[in-house]
Amino acid sequence: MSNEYGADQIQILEGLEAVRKRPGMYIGSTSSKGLHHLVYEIVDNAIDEALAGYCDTIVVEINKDNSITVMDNGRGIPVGINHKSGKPAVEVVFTVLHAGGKFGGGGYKVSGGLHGVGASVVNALSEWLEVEVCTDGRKYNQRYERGKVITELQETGDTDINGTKVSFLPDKEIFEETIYDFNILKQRLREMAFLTKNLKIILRDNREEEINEKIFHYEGGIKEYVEYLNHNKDPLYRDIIYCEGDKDGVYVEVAMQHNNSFVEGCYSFVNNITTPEGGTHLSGFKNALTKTFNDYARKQKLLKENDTNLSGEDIREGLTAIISIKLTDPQFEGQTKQKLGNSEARGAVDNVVSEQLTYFLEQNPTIAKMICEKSIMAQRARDAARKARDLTRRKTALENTSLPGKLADCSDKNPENCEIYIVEGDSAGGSAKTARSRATQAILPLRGKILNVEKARLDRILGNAEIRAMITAFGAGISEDFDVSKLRYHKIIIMTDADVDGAHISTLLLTFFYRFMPELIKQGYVYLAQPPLYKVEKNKVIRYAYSDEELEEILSEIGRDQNNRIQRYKGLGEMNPEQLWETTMNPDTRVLLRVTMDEDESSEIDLTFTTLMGDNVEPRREFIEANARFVKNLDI
Ligand code: TSJ
Repeated sequence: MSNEYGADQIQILEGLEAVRKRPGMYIGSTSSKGLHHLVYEIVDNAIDEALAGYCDTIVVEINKDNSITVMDNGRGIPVGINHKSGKPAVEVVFTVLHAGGKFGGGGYKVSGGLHGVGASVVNALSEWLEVEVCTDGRKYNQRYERGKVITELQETGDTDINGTKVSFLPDKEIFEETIYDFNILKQRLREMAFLTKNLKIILRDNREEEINEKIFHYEGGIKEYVEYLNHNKDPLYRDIIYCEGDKDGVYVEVAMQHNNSFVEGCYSFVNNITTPEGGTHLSGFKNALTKTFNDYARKQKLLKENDTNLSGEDIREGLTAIISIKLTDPQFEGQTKQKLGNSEARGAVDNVVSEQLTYFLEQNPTIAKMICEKSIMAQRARDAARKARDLTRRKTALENTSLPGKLADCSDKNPENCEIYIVEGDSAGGSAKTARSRATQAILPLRGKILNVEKARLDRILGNAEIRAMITAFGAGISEDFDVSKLRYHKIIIMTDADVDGAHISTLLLTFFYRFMPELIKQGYVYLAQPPLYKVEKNKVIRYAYSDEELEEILSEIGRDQNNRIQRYKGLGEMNPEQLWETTMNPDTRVLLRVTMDEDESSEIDLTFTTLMGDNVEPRREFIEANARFVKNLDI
């Protein structure tokens, strides 16, 4: 008996040692992303309790030392002895790999997250972790350090509440970054609250004097999510279309609403986890949507006998939708394991949506007609766009050497060495052409503001001269024709004035890349140049400041006196070519910001672009001031 027990113990230690040896295998990475993932793993367990119907509030706190506390008002993790191990169940949860959610409880087991791990992994990767369980009138406590039991489970007193509280400090030996970002947690916890209707999630930051708190509580669940995603757009109709049902062990929930834009925003989730690559549930949804609308349009004679069917894309133009399913044993496929493979999910979503959407359309003929008419318009525009695109395709095939006239190309033909500066305005473009290093730096000046691609259909976008110039200069095509191996430059550098207009032009360009060449951003080819804000000259020595703080630093360094000449640059045009080279373009001294995106955040990115590109001026200004969202510092 004691022998068996010892053997068990060894296995347990090996299990958690493995997590510390290869943390990436269990939480994806040890960067900031992995650090935040620890919180989601713990919160997922509390959400399971909510889904099982025993808890309605979860509190997440960031403490002064960057430790995290998560508590719920559920039943409390069981404290009774687990027969197999002879230990309290709660200890097993924290010390045995993959032990989470193995015992008891009804409802859907969704914990496990992307990497199928749980509380024991968080424990293994924490300097310390403490759990407090309140259940049946008693309070229990246990502490661990780096996954190892420090104190046995202790009964510490009486209580009249029920729940679980877990606090942990991520291990500095493991994580490259150990400071929590309130906004990152805020975004994911908001998403979790949208996906679990009626659950209240409170996020509290205790690190500053003034406590920062956000409460997420959505009675409408994903219906409110759709409302939120559409809040800066003009909805085509007021109601959110909602379908819900259970089929073959799959719980299906879909909410959707069209807006008058041309952008599709369908986001799918499985067990509360985002599936950016979709899968069977998403294809079931798309299939149901296409079939149901075509049937309806035929029946109502909105489509005549000789008309071709509406395509899925036509119907999804301007559609915001959330597809959320829950099932017991999700199988993920594909390279990044983010694509749902369960075939029963396709049928279940198709079935629930077809049936309930058909009913909705019959009950709401005005809305049904509006959507059909918008889809028919989309179909016509798509035909026109196809013709326009065939034209550009043929052109590039015939005369692929005919680069835009305004482009000053570089002489090196190896894309890895080459960069292209997209420059705001002809005059700055002129300076950049003079200043550049001709071998590797190409310059493409753009005149004024470029077209807002959020507000135009494809045919107009492709008719726009500035956009065509970029497409031909890059050489890699667009949309489904985009081929990154044909890209002529491995750095695409946006260079605009350091003012609000410049920021606006940058975001217009980023929006264009994001919608038509997302691989450019995903693969990290897009950069923002950082022109200086000030020139400080003292006794013929020139220094540049890239921010107000830097100006202050320089002034205190060289001493404030009347011989200092401070020039505030209002635009790139105020610099001569030498200055432009020295401050912004010289690869040895410049600073570039690389534009990045995280696919898990695409609904937020969409929202950001909409906010930015919409008519609503105030949120746009706020964004521009805080535009660091997609941009990471990179010293090159
Ligand atoms: F991650 C975790 F394990 F550390 C954790 C678990 C963290 C937090 C904040 C909460 C929880 C958690 C677990 N909350 N509620 C539960 N519930 C159970 O573990 C539980 C309770 C009762 C029964 C039962 O069958 O009676 C079954 C389970 C799984």
